[in-house]
Amino acid sequence: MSTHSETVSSIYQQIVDRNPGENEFHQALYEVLETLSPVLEKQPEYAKNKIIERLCEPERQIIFRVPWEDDNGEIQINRGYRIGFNSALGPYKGGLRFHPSVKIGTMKFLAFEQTFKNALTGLPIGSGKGGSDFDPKGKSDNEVMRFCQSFMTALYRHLGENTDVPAGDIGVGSREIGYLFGQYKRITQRYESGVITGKSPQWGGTWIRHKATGYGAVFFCEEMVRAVHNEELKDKVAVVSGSGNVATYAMEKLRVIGAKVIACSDSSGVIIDRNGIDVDTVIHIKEVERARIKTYLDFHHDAEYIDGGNIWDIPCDIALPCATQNELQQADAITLVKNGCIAVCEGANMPSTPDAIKVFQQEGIAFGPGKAANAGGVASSALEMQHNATHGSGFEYSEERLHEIMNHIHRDCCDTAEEFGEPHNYVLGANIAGFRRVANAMLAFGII
Ligand code: NDP
Ligand code: 2IT
Repeated sequence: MSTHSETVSSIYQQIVDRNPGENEFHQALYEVLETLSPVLEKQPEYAKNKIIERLCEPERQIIFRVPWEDDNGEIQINRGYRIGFNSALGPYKGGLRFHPSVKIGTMKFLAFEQTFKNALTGLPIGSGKGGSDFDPKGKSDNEVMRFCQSFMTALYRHLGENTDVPAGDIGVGSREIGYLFGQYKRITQRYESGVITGKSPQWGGTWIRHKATGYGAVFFCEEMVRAVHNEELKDKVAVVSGSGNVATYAMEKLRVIGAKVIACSDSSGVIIDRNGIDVDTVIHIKEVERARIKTYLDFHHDAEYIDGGNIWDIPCDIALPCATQNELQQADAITLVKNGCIAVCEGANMPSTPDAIKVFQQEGIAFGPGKAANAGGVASSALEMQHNATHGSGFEYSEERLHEIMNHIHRDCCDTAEEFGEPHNYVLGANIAGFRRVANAMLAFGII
């Protein structure tokens, strides 16, 4: 073991001891730290200035009570979080997740990942994440509104267009963003559009924001498959896990470029449609009916539904995990390889477990890690912030701009992987390229 890998192991152990029980945070840390030794060797100023130790400690962590009244007049209590992880490159930036599984370790893993992702975009955004263990499923619009108002009443004092700028994530879409912004505006008496992103285009949003993560993941995947296999996505068979915001628009873009998406899912089961998943039906089910993906059968009688099924068992050329963390495990990776899959590109955050990633790397599968592949969403958020700062004048944000940003991120990861002697290792490339950008800014600021 080199001195630098010993340094990294000991830093990892110290952080684990300081943050007991936060398994997802430990996992995200491990995946990044295990790739950083070569850059510490090459640029000793990072170790000397304890950049890694500083970068792994969030700048601030806010935890708050969120009381609200349900439709039966019962008082409910949830817990809210907002982590400001790193502001070396700009205001804290990252989404809000409303899901019953949310814990402090979930928030920290997501905010930590966001640090590298946001740096990779090359745009002036720091990193953050927030959310609550509130479950929007089965709640009425009024309940969701009351919850959002209470959440924002506790959080607003910590936000600001130059301080901390939330957006959506699992369970937080345009409905929730509307309620959150409305309450912020009401309490502060400021129409501060740039305080939240993912807004509707009618009041300060950009039309492409809700499509950007999914589209961006497909643009990244397209470049990666060209670079690693010298192949095109056209005519490839794809499966996409999830059926939410990211999955839906990944499917839409795959269809447009001529790939055939035959399956998607939710946490209850898998839909297989050999004619190609009809994205408009998925949008209708998820955004209008707010129903389960099983309902797809009501619209497409030829489709098949597997209750509790595993989407990774379905043979495909391309797999896009777009649902949630740790949804693709080692056994799934082995199945995908056995079935001839050539590329896995992460639309979700940390959907593949470390042992699944090792399988992909050993078997020569092109693997795009989420912090690079799903950066299109936050990149378009940063452009929305710029748009808001101009008060809506003279700014045009197009799909071409998103495409350019994703190609640039892809190139950055490739070049960095090559520089460190590991061509096509996108995990190493993304981690080191993102790390260097944040680390260099931190060095410039002195000991803060
Ligand atoms: P949504 O809430 O819109 O959709 C989440 C989807 O994933 C739903 O279909 C949900 O199904 C499904 N899902 C959740 N858990 C599981 C599971 N265990 N197995 C199968 N399906 C599951 O969220 P998003 O699409 O916004 O987010 C998806 C992922 O993408 C997350 O990892 C998020 O952090 C990441 N991401 C999101 C960005 C954004 O801009 N929204 C940007 C970058 C990354 P069900 O309804 O049953 O829960
Ligand atoms: O994980 C993510 O990058 C997001 N949920 C989007 C964050 C944002 O601020 O747009």
